[in-house]
Order: sequence, then structure tokens, then C-alpha cells
Amino acid sequence: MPEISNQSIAEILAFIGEYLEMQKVPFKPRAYEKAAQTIGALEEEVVSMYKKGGVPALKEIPGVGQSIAEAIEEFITTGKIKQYEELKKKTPVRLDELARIEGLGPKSIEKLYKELGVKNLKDLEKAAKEGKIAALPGFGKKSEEKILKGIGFAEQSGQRFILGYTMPRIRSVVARLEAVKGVSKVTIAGSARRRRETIGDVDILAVADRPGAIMKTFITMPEVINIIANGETKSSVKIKGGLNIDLRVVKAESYGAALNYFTGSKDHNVALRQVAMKRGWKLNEYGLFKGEKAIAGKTEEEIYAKFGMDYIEPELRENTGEIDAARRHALPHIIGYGDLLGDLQVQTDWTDGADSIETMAKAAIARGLKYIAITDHTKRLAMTHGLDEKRILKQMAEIDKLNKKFAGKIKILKGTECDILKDGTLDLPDSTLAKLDVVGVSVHSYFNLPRAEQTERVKRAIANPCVDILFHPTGRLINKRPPIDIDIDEVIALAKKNGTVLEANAFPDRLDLKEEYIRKCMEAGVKISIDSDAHAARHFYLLEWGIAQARRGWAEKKDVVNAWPVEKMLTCLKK
Ligand code: DGT
Ligand code: CA
Ligand code: CA
Ligand code: ZN
Repeated sequence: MPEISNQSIAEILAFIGEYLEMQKVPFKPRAYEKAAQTIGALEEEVVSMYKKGGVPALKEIPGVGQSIAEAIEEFITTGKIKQYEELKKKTPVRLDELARIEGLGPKSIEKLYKELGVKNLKDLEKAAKEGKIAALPGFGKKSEEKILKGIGFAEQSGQRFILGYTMPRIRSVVARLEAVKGVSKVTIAGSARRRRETIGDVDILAVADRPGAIMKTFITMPEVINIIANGETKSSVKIKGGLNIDLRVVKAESYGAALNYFTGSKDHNVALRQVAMKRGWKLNEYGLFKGEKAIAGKTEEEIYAKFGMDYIEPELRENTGEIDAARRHALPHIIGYGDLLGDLQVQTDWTDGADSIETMAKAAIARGLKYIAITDHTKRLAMTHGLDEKRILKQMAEIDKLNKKFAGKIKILKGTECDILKDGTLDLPDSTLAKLDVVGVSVHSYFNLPRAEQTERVKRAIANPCVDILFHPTGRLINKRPPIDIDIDEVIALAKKNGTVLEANAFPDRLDLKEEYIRKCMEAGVKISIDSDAHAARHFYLLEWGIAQARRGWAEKKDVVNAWPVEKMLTCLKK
């Protein structure tokens, strides 16, 4: 059976959804889109779920019913989906290129194909530059400009892989390498170890008695589509989906030095080497040397110690002040991967989530959480079935009931992800917001307002005393949609003044706030929350990526409100 990644399954389902929307089929497009979203963010490989339990196992994935499960089966077993091939014949366009463009929905893609013969990105750019799109009824000058902007963004974000979605595959490679006889260590290095939001390629380091065996396992993995290099101590492969992986086998005595070198970042390495040079030492991938004599190299810890520095966590190694702080013993005690007690953004099947409140609560308990806030969308997001006042009151009553049932196990908080309207007012009246434990607000529309107007809009929203948290503050989708244009310093300053919490959304393609802005919050004394934004019970594991981003932003446990017990967290929100 071919190794098909969750990403490629998610992608083809999303494409089917888009084609169905072009055909104006009702309801079905949403179902495919939802299934694609859920699968794209699953930790387990769908292929192995299928191998274990066939179509019934696939139907256990939230949002996957009989017909989508069968489509997935067809894809896994034949590499194709007939329905998709047929749809593609009707509108033979490169959806992989066009659907990425911000502001270009399926219906526009179809129109542009029918009217102008636009099949791919190149055609699109040409048509836009020639002013042909502006001339089409229903488009106009503004849409044309938006499309050109979208093309620019797509080109500039290029081919980097989103780490959170890629890591399950990397870990599966590591597990297979660890199982090889004579292998004593396998570690992820490079940008993946530093937990950057996207990675260019994967760097893996191993210590082995005989490198031959591990190299052989590596280059013969079923997902390998191309062996780029195959040497005694270094090999490089490309796997399905286009990701490159480098594997290096090093000696145990220089493992720490090699790990340090291949973890990077390059800027961190350069700065550290300068510190060595100043002392008349030499640092390279084989060790730390005084003349010919190795004085450290087996572990990273001993290398940093020799420099009189505290150990620097990989997430901090970007040469943005960490070396100096380590020398002064002033590094932050960044939040740990097991430190969260709650999750303050959770969607359910009351709106566009796949699972019920009860199912989400059970999954959160299994993840070790002590509380979650249910934060479904509000009515302006009609597409998601957003809640109005009446339904939110009903949901609150349901949460009261469930809290009795789960007493002592988990606390379910009443919340909302309330839409910020164009003028900065909110989608629910204050009288309703005042009844909730956790009021989060988000921008989901008018992404392209000019900077001053957008900043005022967001500031007006968080100036409302009912508001506790600004969710995914910049609205970006990595590789897909640029952030909204706001003056983040002004927003942070106002958050500081009003005690508003800013979110570090953990969804791998959001990671919003990004690290740089989290660090600004730390400097300003603004608290953050790290939320999964789970849309299915299986999404809580994504919290890891929010924690990673917060660590890269130098956040400590004391800076993260949902790392605190629920009473203390609520007191802070309502202050
Ligand atoms: P990526 O793959 O673009 O996401 O970023 P990295 O950081 O994984 O970079 P990569 O894969 O090119 O190299 C892995 C590590 O090797 C990098 O973090 C630091 C080290 N390295 C690579 N090239 C150089 C170099 O020219 N000088 C130094 N000092 N270190 C380097
Ligand atoms: Ca790399
Ligand atoms: Ca590399
Ligand atoms: Zn949202």
C-alpha cells in the first residue's frame, strides 16, 4: 500500500470540496472542507488507521461519513479518486496553485477559467496584469488588485513546510531509525528542533556502532521517492510530498558538538564560535578545542558550561540576545511542554467543530487539562452556524448540566469567539457577554482594511470591558494569508492598560501571535493564553505547537494565564 500522507489526503478532499462548490452542489462542499481540515491536523496517520480498521476506522474521524471514508479508501488503495478525476475534467485547473491565492474562491476560479481560460498561476498573473480580470463583470479593479497581492504573497512564502503538520511524519522516521540495531541515539536537529513555524528541510543526527545499517533503513523507507545522496555518514532523501530529510551519523564523543552545530541557528552558531575565538578556543561540529585538545563535545550542556553559560534551550537559539543572557544567568525559565492546565479556545458541533461539548471535555481530560472554555463562533459567521444570544444561553444551560456530570474531573467554562465587526463593535450585546466566563474576540472579515482603520477597529474591540482575550490577533494563515495590517505595539500597549490577554493560537498554520510579538508582550508585561483552537477532540495535541511558539517568544509559566489554576486565571481575566 502506498504511503499517503494526511496532508495529501486533506488536500484532495479539499479540492473535491472546491470543485463541488463550483458546481453549486449544496452542503457537500462544507462536508469535504471540514473533513479535510480535521485530517490535515490529525496526529495519527490516516493510512495506518485504515490498515488497522478499514472504512469503519476512517468513519471514526470526526466529520468523515460513509461516502468520504470510501473516497479515502479509494485514494489509499488506488492512488486516485474517480469522482475527483471526473470533476477535474470539467474544470481542468491547477487547484493546488489557484486555491492558495487569498481572495480567490472556487466560484471565481471557475469563472476565470470559463471566461478567460485561466488554468494556473501563470495564466492568472498574466490576466491580472493585463487588466482582464478588472473588466469581468462581478470582479472589478479592487478584486484584481487583491488577486495580484495574493499572488505576491504566495510566491514569497514559497515551499517551506508547516512544522506542526509535518512533525508526525518526522517522528515516525525517527522511531524507525531508533529501532535499528546498534543505534544508540537519534535526534531531530535543525529548525525542527528549534521549533520554527516552518522548516526548509529536516536534519536528523544519529549515533550508531555501524552507520551502514541505519543508512540502509533510511534510504529504503517506503515514503522515499528520491535518494539525493547516500554516503557513509551522511545521506539525504526526498519523501512523498516533497520534504527533504538529511541524516548524519556522528561519533558519540562529538555528539554534543554535532547536535549544537546542526541545531543552529546559523546565527547562533556564528555568535557562539566568536565567543570561543575570543578565548583562543575553536568550536566546530566535532567539539570545542583548546589547541589540539578537545575540552568538550560529548553533550551540549558541557559545551555551554565551558563557556560559563547556562544551557540554552533550542527554541531560543536565534542570536536574539540569548547568548548574552546565558552568560549573565538571566535566561527566562521558559514554559514547559507539560505546563498547561487549561485551554481557552475550543469549538464544538454547536458551530463548525466536529464534536460535542461532552466529547471535547473527555478528550481534554485525557490530555491532562483541568479546564476548557467552549468558545463557539457568533452569528455573523453564518457559514459556521454562529451562535446568537438565544442559542448561546441554551449552550450555557447545557454546560451547567455537563459541569455537574464532570465535577472533580474538568471545569467547562462558558465562552465565545465573538466576531469583531467592521467598525470594532462586537457581534453579541454586552448583556450577553457579561454572562460568560471567557470572552474572546476575533477578526474574521475585512482583512484588508488600511492600517489606521484596522488598528482602531481592533483597539475598539478590546477596549470593551467585557472582552478578556484577543484571539489569533493578526489573522494570518501561514503560506496562505498575510496578517492583517495593524500596529501591534499600539494593540499591546492598550492590552497592557486594560489587562487584556493576547492569544498565542496553537493551530500549526496560525501560530498567532508569532514569536516576535509574544516577545513584545513579555517585554510590555502583557499576559498570553496558549489555545488549541480545537475543532475536533483529536486536536488537543496541537497545544504543543502553541507552547513551542511561546517558548520561542521567551514566555514563562507566569506569563501564560492558562498555565494557572482556574480560579487564579479567572480572577486575572475579570480584573
Ligand atoms: P531550514 O532547514 O531552512 O528550516 O533551517 P535550518 O536551520 O534547519 O538550516 P539547514 O538545514 O540549512 O542547516 C541545519 C543547521 O546546520 C543550521 O541550523 C546551522 C547549521 N549550518 C548550516 N549551514 C551553516 C553554515 O554555513 N554555518 C554555520 N555556522 N552553521 C551552519
Ligand atoms: Ca533544516
Ligand atoms: Ca539541512
Ligand atoms: Zn477564529
